[in-house]
Amino acid sequence: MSQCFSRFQQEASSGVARAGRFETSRGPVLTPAFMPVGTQGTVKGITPAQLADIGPQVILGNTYHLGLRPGDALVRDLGGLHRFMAWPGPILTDSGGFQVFSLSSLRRIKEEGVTFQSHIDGSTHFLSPERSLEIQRNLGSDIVMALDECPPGRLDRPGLELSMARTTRWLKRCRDFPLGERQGLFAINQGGVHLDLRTRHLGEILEIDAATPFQGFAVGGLSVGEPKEEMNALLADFVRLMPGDRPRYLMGVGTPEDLLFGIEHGVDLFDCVLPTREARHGTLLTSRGRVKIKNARHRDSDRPLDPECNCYTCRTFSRAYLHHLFRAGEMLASTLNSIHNLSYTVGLTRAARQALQEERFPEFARHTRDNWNQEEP
Ligand code: PRF
Ligand code: ZN
Repeated sequence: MSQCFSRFQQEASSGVARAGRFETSRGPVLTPAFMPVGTQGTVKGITPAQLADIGPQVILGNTYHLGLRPGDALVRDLGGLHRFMAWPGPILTDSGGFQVFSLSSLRRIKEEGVTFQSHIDGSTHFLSPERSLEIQRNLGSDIVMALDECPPGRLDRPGLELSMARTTRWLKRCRDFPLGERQGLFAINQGGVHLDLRTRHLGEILEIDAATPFQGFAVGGLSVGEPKEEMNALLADFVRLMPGDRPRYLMGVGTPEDLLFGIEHGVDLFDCVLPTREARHGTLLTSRGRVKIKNARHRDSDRPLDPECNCYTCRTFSRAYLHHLFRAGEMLASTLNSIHNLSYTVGLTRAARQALQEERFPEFARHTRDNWNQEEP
């Protein structure tokens, strides 16, 4: 298994922050990297050509959604997810654990797996570690996530401990499942914001890893309703304890501020719907902080959205035009806004990588934060 995957090679560092790379059969992944989310086999609002121009290292797909609709067997029969959505680069699929808990109704969790009702039509489905990996094998993603239980941020310690133990038992079953030769499996660490639980769970994961190594390690269960300071405190203590010879992936995070904080503390990979969702709602992420394009002050502005951004939107259009499209409810508003927000977010991780390689990461981080905190020009 995973003959095409290389271990993570660290290329540069600054404290625990690092730049590195690993190889998949669909090409190298250069880190730090933000991975745009393509839940339904599309990064919402943009075409693969527009996405390629933005240049993400990896994009995400979802087991939960694609397994329900159009169905993983259909995608397999049509040549796999890469061909189906015309994205030739690396794809990571999430296991469905998080989505079952956040989207579906009437969940019943047993040792064997989760029974749930589809958010689409209410039909009953079953997701087990084996079924999640079978779906991901049929989709043909490059990076496969183990099935975990993602508990709510407010769950108490005893509840978390039970949930973690189940995630560990499910991880063993995932480890035993035969994936495709080109696929690599990532394990997911849980344990809420408690350092001792996180560390204990990591120990259990590494025991399984000792027999057959995982290709990467993820931090799940954060950004699920807990206070931001608690998430950051946990990340500051925990990420550096994760093995350094494999990529570290912080799931479902986040804002530009979260990405910079994560990179500073040793995270290599991120994903989040935030850039595309905010784009559709007219909140644009820029080097000078957030711009609400609906605001009347942009009505007659001939300036580009972000003069420091080189994306198609910023190269081509004025704020006044983006303001007009948004106010008029035009589809193109979502497309142009998404192109920019993804360019900004992917570009932020790419710039951090370059700063690490050029040994000026602390200055880069300071400069980036200072600029966010300026008054919007
Ligand atoms: N588990 C999985 N996917 C996820 C999460 C998780 O805990 C999160 C939590 N932020 C986002 N996506 N499998
Ligand atoms: Zn732009």
